[in-house]
Amino acid sequence: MFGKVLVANRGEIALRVIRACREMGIETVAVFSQADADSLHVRFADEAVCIGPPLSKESYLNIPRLIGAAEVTGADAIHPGYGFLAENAQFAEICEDSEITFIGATAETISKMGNKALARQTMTAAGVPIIHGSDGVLDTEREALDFANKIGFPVILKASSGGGGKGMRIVRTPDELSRLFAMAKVEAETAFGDGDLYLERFLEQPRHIEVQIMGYADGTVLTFGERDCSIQRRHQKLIEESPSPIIKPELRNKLSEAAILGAKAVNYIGAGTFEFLVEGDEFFFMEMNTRIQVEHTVSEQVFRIDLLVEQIRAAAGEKPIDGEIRSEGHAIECRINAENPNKGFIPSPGQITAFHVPGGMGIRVDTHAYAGYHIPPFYDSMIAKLIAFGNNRQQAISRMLRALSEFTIEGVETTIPLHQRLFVDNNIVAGKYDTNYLEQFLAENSGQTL
Ligand code: MV4
Repeated sequence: MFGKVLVANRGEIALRVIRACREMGIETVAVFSQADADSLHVRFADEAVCIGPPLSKESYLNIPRLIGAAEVTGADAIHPGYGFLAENAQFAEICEDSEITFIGATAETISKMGNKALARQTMTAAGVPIIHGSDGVLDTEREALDFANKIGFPVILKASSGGGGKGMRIVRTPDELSRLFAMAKVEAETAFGDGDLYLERFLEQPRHIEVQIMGYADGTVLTFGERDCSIQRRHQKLIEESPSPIIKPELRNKLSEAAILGAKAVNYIGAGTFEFLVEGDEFFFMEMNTRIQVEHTVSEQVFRIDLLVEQIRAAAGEKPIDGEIRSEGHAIECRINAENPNKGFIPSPGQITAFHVPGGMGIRVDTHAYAGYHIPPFYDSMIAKLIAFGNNRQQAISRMLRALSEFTIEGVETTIPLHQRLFVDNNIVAGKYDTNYLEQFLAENSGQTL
């Protein structure tokens, strides 16, 4: 097992990694930007190294500084958390070359899954169902039109280097294709330095369902059920739950089997997520994420397994968990962001003047915030994850509403009032929602102040 892990991240996920390491008897090194000197991850780690100015490019994304910090502190592994360098193949490769274990996928797997057109081909070959679409990258607009005519409109153009929505265009009629193809290409080139596009049949009302997996050095792939992440706004998830209210045991088994086939096809080691779109009783592979995700917590609560500990154990080459892996009950996560939902979710950085965290039965709060903490304007606006769990979905919702009413954050605007409104919405309470639901809800309720 590792002796010392450098945590190449900030915020709640840096704390989450430090907590897992502390329980495993592993020493930790925090890195921080000049804007994060007063952060809890700096205080809770065994050692801390300042790696540069506030801007991410100069600190949390600064590869030479991170490698340097690992070398001077004698860390034998780096945990990247999520975001920042978590899915950067070059960083994984530099770690490998520096004889520091990157706690994540291999550089090769990150590259393969980071290229979405290639990931589609890899998964097809593995026997994982994908959405009907182009056979790899579209070389020309003409080719795009031919594929679209073959599979039928509407189609969706996606950036091969994308993921999370950038460079996507829905094309409803043949005459729109030329213009939207050019727009998507420019957007992809600007955002990713790669204008490659592919296309898929557009599903009008899918649910976003993802399967958590863990791969081990002996070739075992374990799965930890699914999460329903359909409540999103502009490709930012706001609420996640496990299990999904719409997935029946038969479909769950099929999703799980598909994820295992996909993971084995790339000899996957560590924590990973297979994202699927589900419509009716059909499911289709969309993307694979080669990192621990924000919403891993809901799977942890229903499986009562520490996925960070498992991820670190897997990276160290240890054996899979033995014994039964079974979920029980229901867990829901609300992302508490310092944003104003009444003003188009504009970020609301600044000092938190009062902070009271809910607790009691069935409540977990993962946060790096505290009373007096200054939320810097430079990073992600998520300041807490509120997770409620119960014997069933109804109990989890009751506990969520109770906890939301206790959660006190003053000094900045947050998404708490929106969550309070969402968990009294009949459709959400009934589990009847798709990936379009939140944006429709916000449009319909735009006149009301929360
Ligand atoms: C789709 C889709 C429907 N059909 N793909 C891809 C990235 C993820 N964040 C959303 N993605 C989608 N991919 C096919 N073939 C629907 C979405 C989607 C979506 C698309 C456009 C506008 C808003 C959306 C919200 C959620 C999901």
